[in-house]
Formats: sequence, structure tokens, C-alpha cells
Amino acid sequence: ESETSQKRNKLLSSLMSQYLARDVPAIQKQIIHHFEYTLARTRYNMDPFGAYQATALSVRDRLIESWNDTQQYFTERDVKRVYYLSLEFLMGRYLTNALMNLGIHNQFVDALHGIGFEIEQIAHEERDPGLGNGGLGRLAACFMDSLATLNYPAWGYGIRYKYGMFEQRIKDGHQVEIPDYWLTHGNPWEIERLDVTYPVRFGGHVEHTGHGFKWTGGSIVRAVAYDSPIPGYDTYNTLNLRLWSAQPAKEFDLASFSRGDYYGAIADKETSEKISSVLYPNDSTDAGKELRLKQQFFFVSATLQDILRRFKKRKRPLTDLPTKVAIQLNDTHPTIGVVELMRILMDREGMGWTSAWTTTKRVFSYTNHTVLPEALEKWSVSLMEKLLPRHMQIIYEINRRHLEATAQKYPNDGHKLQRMSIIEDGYPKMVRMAQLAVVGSHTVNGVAAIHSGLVASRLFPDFAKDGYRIVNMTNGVTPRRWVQQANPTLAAVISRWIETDEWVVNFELCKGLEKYVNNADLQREFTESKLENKKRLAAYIKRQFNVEVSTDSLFDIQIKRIHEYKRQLLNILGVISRYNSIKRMNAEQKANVVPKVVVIGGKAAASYVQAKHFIRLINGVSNVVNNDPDIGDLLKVFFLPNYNVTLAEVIIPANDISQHISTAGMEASGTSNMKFVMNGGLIIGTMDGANIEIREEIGEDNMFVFGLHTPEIESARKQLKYGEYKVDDSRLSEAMRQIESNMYCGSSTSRPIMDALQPYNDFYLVTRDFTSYMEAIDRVDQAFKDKTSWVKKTIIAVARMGKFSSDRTIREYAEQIWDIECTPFIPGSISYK
Ligand code: 4GP
Repeated sequence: ESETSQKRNKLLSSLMSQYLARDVPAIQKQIIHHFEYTLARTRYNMDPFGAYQATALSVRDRLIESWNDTQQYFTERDVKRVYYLSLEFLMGRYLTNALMNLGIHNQFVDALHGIGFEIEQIAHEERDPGLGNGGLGRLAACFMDSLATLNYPAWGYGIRYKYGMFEQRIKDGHQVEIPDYWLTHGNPWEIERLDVTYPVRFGGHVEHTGHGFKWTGGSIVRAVAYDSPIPGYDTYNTLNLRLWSAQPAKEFDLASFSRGDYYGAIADKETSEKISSVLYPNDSTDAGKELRLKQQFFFVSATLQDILRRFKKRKRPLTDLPTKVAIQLNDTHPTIGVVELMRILMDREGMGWTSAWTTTKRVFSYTNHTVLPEALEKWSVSLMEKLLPRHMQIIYEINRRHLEATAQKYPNDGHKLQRMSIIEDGYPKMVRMAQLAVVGSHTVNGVAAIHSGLVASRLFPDFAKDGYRIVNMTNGVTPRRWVQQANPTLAAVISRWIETDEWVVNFELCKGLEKYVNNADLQREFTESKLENKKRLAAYIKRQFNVEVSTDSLFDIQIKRIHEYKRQLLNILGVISRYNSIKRMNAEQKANVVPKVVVIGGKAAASYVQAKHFIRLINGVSNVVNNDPDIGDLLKVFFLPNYNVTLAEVIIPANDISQHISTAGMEASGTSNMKFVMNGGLIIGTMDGANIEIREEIGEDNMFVFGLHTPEIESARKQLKYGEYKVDDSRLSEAMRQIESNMYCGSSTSRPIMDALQPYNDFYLVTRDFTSYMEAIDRVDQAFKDKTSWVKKTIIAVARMGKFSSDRTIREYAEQIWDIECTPFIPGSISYK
């Protein structure tokens, strides 16, 4: 019996490797096979989109095979796995990434070329799935790439939204949001798993049984898994991103059907699909609260059922869970998981409280991504009670025990208890998800050194003093997508000079560039690569705006979510005064100006009115400046609509300088700052987030720093507010007068902007930092005039960015938080027992 099955396995394996052969004719065969049979299209009519789909499917075949093997291998080795739970994954396009990571890019280029298609054209057919808002979601994507590349046993879990981040269009200078139904043309990378589904309950009530509690009634929604394999670079290991989609439960509510309300009952079922229908904006506090909480529980509940099913195959006691399972909460969004695991362990598995709590706490850890108080999630107790009655009971009990223990240590400190409580007393009573996440986790981390310090000192000082583990894990980004794929010319230069392409998996190796910094050939190659990338962006600008920009100009870029704390307003005030000063110049003075192309991009949350005013102002300034014949090539300003991962891949390599100018203490980390420098640009920035560590690494001479520091912010705010400090800068007053006179946009935009700039309102200290900012801009201009010294700075900067690879970050998480091990697949080692 076992002999036959061994024979069969051998035969099947060899058939498989024949099918997945990597030579060009074999690849062409795979593509045409999918075109004809999977897509049911005729080969006599192959269009680019069909070619893309067929190509994607043939790449996916390889990933499925290696993913199955990887899972089997992890299971047989009985390794501990990490589960990365995130409500957002901003993956970007898959095709090029998969081909490069699998090392079959060239073969596919040739294969496609042979049948009349260019790979760039094919790659362009892919939709960019915008399943996230910004930094937090993109970080999750970089982490998946590093986890796979480093051969860690890991899974990503999230929601398969039907509508991702909205598509941003600009109409008369205003942002207009268009729903992004990204699945219109299907998604060839995902695999629908009708075999992997779980019921998720909402509402109902709690029954007291003889030996405990039981949550019943309410309504059931079904979570269906959609898997996207995640290839690592130069490894057979392949991970999985499992996204849940909501479907009506199979269970029928017989009562309502037999009441004869057939259509009513169907309509009820339809509403369950709404749960996974739309991604919520991260900085809107109003609508859809209930649905958002439902989303969180929906994905967490399905995920935990999935994790426990996998764990239970091994027939270990559940108290062993922490030795095989680590769960990372990406921000507080999945925090209800702490409570759900408690519920499962106690109500379903019969564990006692103490043992369930110890087990749970050893499984979870929590990453905080922001100290902005308005972004810390809270849910009203009444909503919780309605949707998740049993969970609310458990939360109360967690809190009771937590406060009791705290009170024993700090008797007579009622304020402390109030601050540390998971429940916020007030009308209405609220559940504080951050406190719950801290109490339910073994480790809390911030995302840059300064930020982690603030998490400990400002957000959770009582917990920090009480010995809760709060650590720093400085963010990183994947050099695969952000250098190797986005910037092939620079990638080639690096490989040539350090004589290896190993930097792709060990970015520290770029250090090797530094010893050639004075070499004119390297300098020239750096400059040429930059020019190539600037041309690419210039061509994009030409297509968008029909304006030719000069690639000799300084390309100055700020792309990120539009937010008051990120201070796009400071940027645009600077642009206005540059414009004004050029206007006053004679020809001789003009000859001395560094020509500049300013690029700003980013989405404003649909309900964030002030951020939308910023966009309107930027477009107004762009309109005035770009059409002023006095200015010509000396200054051009563009707001690039619909910023997303795909656009970032075009914009970032083209930067000479990028702006990371948040009010000190407000940007947790930033990650685009890292990408910009890795791509041979310099930073103008405040001492905030990861800027501080980037400066430490690349040296203060290679960064243009300005502005108040974090400890100064609060008193500066007060001084401004009470008139103890007066900003006195004629350039600023002039710019403000112009805005006030509606020179750039109508009063409905200029009035709220002027309001925000009044000393008593200027919470973000835009006016206070203005002069210092303008000085830094001057320093940039001066530095850019000396082309040799500039390129040397960029070479040194690239050489010293090793720390900011997400590979480093992931190793730190693995070693210091998750306790998991690299487990590279060893061919021929699976027994399939
Ligand atoms: C972002 C932070 O604003 C950014 O500083 C950080 O680099 C990024 O997370 C990754 O850690 N936060 C969000 C969010 O995107 O939705 O809170």
C-alpha cells in the first residue's frame, strides 16, 4: 500500500516539475494553456489584458505548488508560526514582484516577447489592490515580503474588501472620491477557498449553563477564505495572505422562511455580505462605527478558528498554544481577538480563567502606529453589548481583575486606576481598545525610537512604570519592491560596484559603495540613473498635465496621506514664497535660481474637510504658478492625483529631495522617508519619527533638518497662543495675505486655511516652524548647485541605509517578540505522512 503511494508521489512530482519547467517554450505553453482553457478565450484573439491574466495564472501555478510544500514542511517540522493580523494590506501589483522574487523575470520577458507582448505593457494591465489607507497597510505588505524572504513560518490575515481605498480624481481643484471596485476584472492572484469557511456570530445572548457560559442566538455570517500566495526572494518558501470575505451563512433561519417571508429572509442574508464590502478610512471618526466593529470581529473570529484548527491537528493541550502560535496585532484594530480567544478557551474548551488568561497573554503582542489621541479606538459599551454580549462580559472581568491587581500595588491612587482602566467612565461608557491591547499582550511596540519612547512616556506611562514590556521596533521597507523593482537602473549600478546582487537580501552590503564615493564613474552612473528616473516621472507628468518639465530641475516631492500634522500646508506656503521671490527677480537674479519641480500627492479621508482644503489650495497654487510666463521652468507645481503603491514606484526613484515635515512628535515613523533615501534622494525634515534614525545613520551633513524638537512643542504652542511669541516673517505674511485675498482659491477654502494659521489656532505650528523651514530650503538650493557634492551625499546616503530594510525589522520581531525560527524548505524532505 505505502509502496504504491510512494511510487505515485514520485511520478506526480516529476510530472509537476515538467509542467512548471522554466524554459521559454514551456512558459509560453503555460500561458497559452491558461488563455485558452482557464479563461476560455481563443488564441487567435489575444489582447494585453488576456495575456496579463494568463501570465498571472501561470505564475500563480508555481506559487501554489511551493506554497503547499512550504505549509506541509512547516507542519512536519512542527514549527511555531506567527500570524500577522491586519485590517489593511497595501500589496501593490503582484506580477513583477512575483517574477523577480522567483527569479524567472527574464524568462517571462522573453516568453511574452516571443508571442508579441512587452512585459511592461502586460504588468500595466494589473489593478493595484488598494486594501489599505497608508503607512500601516504598506508596512504590513513589506513585512509579508520579508517574512517570506527570510523563511519565517508566517501567515497574514485580513479582509478582502470589495471596495478598497477610493480612487481620487481632481475636479476644479477639489478631490472627488470614486469607488474603487477593484475586482471588476477579477483577481488572478487569489484562490477562492470554498473549503475554508467559518461561521461568525453577532448579537444574540449569553446563557448560563451548568458549568459556564454559552453565547447563542443572534445571526451568523460565513467567512470564506481567499488566499494569495506570497513569494519570497530567492527562496522556495512561499507564504500565504488569507483574506476573508463575508457571505450569507448556509444555516437558514427556518422560522422566518416558514412564516412565508421568503424575500425578507433573503434580504437579511444579503446584508451579511456588507461586512467585507468597504475599507474604512483611518481618520474619519463618524459613520459606519457599527460596521467597522463588525469587520474587526468578523476577521478576527474567522482567523482564530483557522489558527486553532491548525494547532489542534497536533493534538497538544491548548496551554501549549504560545509555544506554537504568536499573534501580532497591527494596531488596535484586531484587539477583540484577545477577548475572543479567552471566550473560546473558557466557554468552548473548558479552561479556567487563570489558565486561559496566561495562555492568551503569551500569544498576543501589539504594535502601536500613532500617538494622536483622536486615532485611538474606542467602542461604546452599549454597542459592544449589542453585538458581542459575551465579549463585553469578559472585558468587564478582564478589567476587574486588572484594576484589582493595580489597586493592590497602588492603593489610594484612584486617578491611576481611571487612567489604566479598559473602561472609560462617562456618557456613554466606552471600551478603550488600546488599554485592552496593552493588558492582553505580552509586548507592546512602537515603530521608531522616538515614537516608542512616546508610547511609553505619553500614551501608557502608568503601564510602562508598572513593568509592562514596551519596546521599539524601528520600521523598515523591502529593498525588493522599493529598489530592485522600482529602480532597475540604480539596482544595476549598486550590483556592479559592490560586485554582487546580494544587497537585495542584505541591504547592509550597500556600505560597499562608500569607498567609491569619490570615483567619478560611480558619480556619473548615479547621476545617469537619477536622470533616467526623472525622465520617467517627467513623462508621467506630461501625460497627466500636458506640461513639459525640465529634468535639470530639483525634483522636490511630498507624497503621503493629507493630514494637518504632516503639514502639506507648510510645504505649499514655502512654494508660494518661492514664487513671490522669483516674481520680484530680474533676469540676472533668475539665472541664479535652482529650478524646481514640486510634486505633492496623497489622499484626504473623504470626511476630512481641512485636508480637502489643502488639496484645493495646492491645486490653486499650481494653477497660478504653472501658468505664469514670468516663472517658466524655474518653478512648476503638480498635485498628482490618486497616489497609490503603483504611482509611488514611479515617483520615489525620481526624487532629488523629499519632504517629511510633520510637527515634531506626531509622525510615528514614516516609511516613505526610507524609500526616498534608498533611491538616491535626500530629506528635508523635522526631528520626528524615523527621520531621526535616518539622520543618525547617514550623517547630519546629508540631511536638511529644521524646526522645533518634540520637547519644545507644547510650550511653543502655548507661547503662540498667548501671544508670548510672535512669528515675524514677511514672506509668510505675504503668502497669507495672498491666500486671504483669494488669489489661489475661493474663500470657502482660503478662510478655513487662514483660520488655522492664526496664532491661537496653529496647533501644528506651521507658522512657528516656517522661518526655520525656509532656511532649510535655502540650504537645499545651495547644496544642489554643487552637483558633485550633491551626488556624493546621495551615494553616502544609499550606502548607509542598511538598517531600514524590513528584513532587519522582521528579524528583530522574530527574535525579540515572536520567538520563531527561519525554516527554509529542504527539497526532498517532506514525507507527506
Ligand atoms: C502610520 C504612521 O502614521 C506612520 O508614521 C508609520 O510609518 C506607519 O503607520 C507604519 O508604522 N499610521 C497609519 C495609521 O497608517 O493608519 O494609523
